Amino acid sequence: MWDKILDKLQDAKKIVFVTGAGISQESGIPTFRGKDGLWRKYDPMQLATIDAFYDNPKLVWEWYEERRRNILDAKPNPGHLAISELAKYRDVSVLTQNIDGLHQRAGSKNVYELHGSIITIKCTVCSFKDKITTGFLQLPPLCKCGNMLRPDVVWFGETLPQDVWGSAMEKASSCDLMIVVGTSLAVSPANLLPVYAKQNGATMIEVNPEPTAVSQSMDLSLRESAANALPGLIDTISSF
Ligand code: BJW
Ligand code: ZN
Repeated sequence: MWDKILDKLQDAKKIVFVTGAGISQESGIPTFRGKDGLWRKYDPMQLATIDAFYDNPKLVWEWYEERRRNILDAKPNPGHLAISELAKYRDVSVLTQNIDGLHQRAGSKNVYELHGSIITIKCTVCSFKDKITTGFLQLPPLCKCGNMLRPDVVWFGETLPQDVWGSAMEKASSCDLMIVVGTSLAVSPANLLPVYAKQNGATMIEVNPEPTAVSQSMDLSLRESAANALPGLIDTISSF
């Protein structure tokens, strides 16, 4: 299997990673749909929609604050670090569904956060947006304009930030090699990115202990965890 794609890895100039919750699992951040996934314990319709937020903003904020504390305590793992290392040798972009900022903390520069960031807040009414630097005195926190602030993440039924999505489509449609890591690809429109890359003739690699809907169309599937598989894979690519 490897032999068939070694020459393609050697020639790959533009490399795009599509990452999901699985890449941060070994940093201690739970996935959504796996065995210990968040959506096994919590109902997404009560925590990750704008209606849920208006129904019970305190509950939603408490959930995000608990997750934010866990994320800030977490560290990038060898999977995040390997991706950042590859950028020393190739043109690398990271299209991530994660809101945890671990790619950036690992040193990656071209990171496109498709589902926003847990480290940022925005106003539900005006255009205010900022990084969260300290804890909040009250939940939900209020904007200077008097309306509620919310986590700057993309909930179900909301559109992705249009500039980020536009760049992501462009990167996916023009890459030579796409490496899909730790995502079930259950959520649209992020799950279209591998389709765009495939249409452009990109070489496709998947890193995931479990098969996904796109496994059949991959040139190589590594059935290992991200922290185990990525350092070796990236050593191979950067050795050419
Ligand atoms: C490892 C590993 C290890 C484990 N190493 N791998 C009906 C009504 C309304 C909307 C829709 C509808 N039908 C379809 C839609 C569209 C909807 C959607 O796709 N829903 C599906 C679930 C059915 N999408 C949207 O609503 C999106 N917006 C949109 O489409 O706008 C247009 C529109 C507007 C109005 C109406 C309709 C359309 C927005 C999606 C936003 C998703 N938001 C979340 C929460 C973000 C904030 C937060 O974190 O709280 O994003 S949901 C959650 O899923 C999160 C993730 O980014 C996303 C993807 O999950 P991911 O990353 O793939 O994680 P898992 O857990 O699914 O998979 C982990 C994988 O890792 C597994 O495969 C493991 O095997 C693997 N793994 N350990 C490597 N160590
Ligand atoms: Zn405001």
